[in-house]
Amino acid sequence: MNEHQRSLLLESSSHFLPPKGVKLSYGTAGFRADATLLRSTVYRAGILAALRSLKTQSVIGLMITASHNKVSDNGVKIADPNGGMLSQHWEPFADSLANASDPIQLVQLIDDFVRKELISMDNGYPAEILLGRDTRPSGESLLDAAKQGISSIIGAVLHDMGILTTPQLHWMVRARNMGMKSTENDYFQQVSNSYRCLVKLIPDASKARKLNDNLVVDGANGVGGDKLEVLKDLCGDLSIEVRNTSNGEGVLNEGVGADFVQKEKFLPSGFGQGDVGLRCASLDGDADRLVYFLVKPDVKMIDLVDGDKILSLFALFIKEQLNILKDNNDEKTSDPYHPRLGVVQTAYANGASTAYLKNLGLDVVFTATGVKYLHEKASEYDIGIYFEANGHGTILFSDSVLSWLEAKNSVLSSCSGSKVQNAVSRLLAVSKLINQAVGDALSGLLLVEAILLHTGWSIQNWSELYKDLPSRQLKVKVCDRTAVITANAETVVVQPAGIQEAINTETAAKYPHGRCFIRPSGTEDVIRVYAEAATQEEANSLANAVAKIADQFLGSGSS
Ligand code: 16G
Ligand code: MG
Repeated sequence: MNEHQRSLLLESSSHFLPPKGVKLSYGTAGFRADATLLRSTVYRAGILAALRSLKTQSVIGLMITASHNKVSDNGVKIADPNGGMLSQHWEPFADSLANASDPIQLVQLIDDFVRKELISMDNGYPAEILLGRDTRPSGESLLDAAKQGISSIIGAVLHDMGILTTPQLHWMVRARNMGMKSTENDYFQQVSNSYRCLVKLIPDASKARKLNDNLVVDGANGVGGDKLEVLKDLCGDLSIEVRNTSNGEGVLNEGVGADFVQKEKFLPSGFGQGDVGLRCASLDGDADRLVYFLVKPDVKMIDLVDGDKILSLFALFIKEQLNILKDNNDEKTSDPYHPRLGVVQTAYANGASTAYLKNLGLDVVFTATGVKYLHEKASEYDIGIYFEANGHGTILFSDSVLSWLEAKNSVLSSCSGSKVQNAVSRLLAVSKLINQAVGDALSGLLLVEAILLHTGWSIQNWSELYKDLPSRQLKVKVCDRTAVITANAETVVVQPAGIQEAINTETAAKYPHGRCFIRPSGTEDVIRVYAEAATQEEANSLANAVAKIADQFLGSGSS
């Protein structure tokens, strides 16, 4: 690092001293905390993004959001060149950067890291960063901090893309680095064109349309509803009513949104008896999660159609298209290529969904919680579908399967309208509709809508694919959650010794069909408990019993 760069960093960072006594960690999905604590962290994330851009010689994204957290929180995360999460290998550097106590220490850290990572700071490639933020009021001042961080690296160029959903920013970064069109309008065009293409390919679209009434969407009082208003108008004959946009009276994520609906199984604000029987969906605060639900006639409860059911719907559809290609292949050609279709879940996936997917003959694998793990695993397949029960997920298409489909497409173009040609076109349209960088509530919602039209299913038909096992989630506050180390995709506790045996004994003794695990949260200072059993009462009581075990072994942190 030359002297000019060093003094620029020293001067600029002196305006962003970290708050005293706060330790921040990059966590599962970037830094998150009360927004008033974050200016120095976001400034430093700006520096990190610029260094990452220099290292990869690619465009990097920086998103200011705290997703489904309360409106007074905020956060920041980095999108890597492929539009995915920041390489895990850089997370420890992110942590030390955020926690450096003064400008001298900060510059020393940067200097050491730049040397270790062999980052050339003047090789002619300027750092280039795309910036986005959600609708949080604190976003504007934090955006300014990010800009100052980026600008403290000589030559760095930044593009403020304005208020966006998190998946839009990830999409733009990926598109930019692939040399494709990458504005917000390009996103809307690509997604809406692919949706319309899928609808055109429905054998009897007008009949299907009649079966499907309006969709009502809860936008969590955030950015997702606002963007959906724009997108739906580009989708042609699609009837969506958007409630809880950011322009209304409601507070972001307060009693609304996908996280609330999925965890509480409760009606979001703005929905009521008038919505009984309608197909409803809910987005989270930055629109990277999607769940559907049905309002029940009696109380304020809902029938939840969660990420596992979205996954099942997608898996069925993709499998159907692949089967069409396979059948044709066996009869007429000797194409040696058989795409590997895989499904990725976490321990939170309802056991009934896993059984259903395995019954379909699908390859189902598990990873730890957090998009970075699921995404990585799904990318090992030709077509990898991943979803968390909370509604975050997407479908990844490998380069090889895309080339195969493109090649088939051009060979088949003479038999336009044939079954096989349509299946190829559908798969290609799905690959363009569904976000290849990260789970995206808006594109996921359009794919659900297209598949429901294709199958002619109501939300009731979809919901009845299988019946969820009753489940219960609890949080336990403990002294040190990092003392809990898990293995086997978080299904087994290996440390502290003895906890897993106690959980096993409790489960085996009283809950013959029970399943329970604990894991340290990556976003809150708690241990999470998940229990599943034959009845709701049993699931509740198993969760409570295991929460007690956790408390006994780990000590209460509520002193
Ligand atoms: C974050 C993760 C989500 C995960 C959740 C778990 C991303 C983009 N988001 O929201 O995938 O399900 O954390 O939270 O990775 P927890 O660790 O507090 O249970
Ligand atoms: Mg989110």
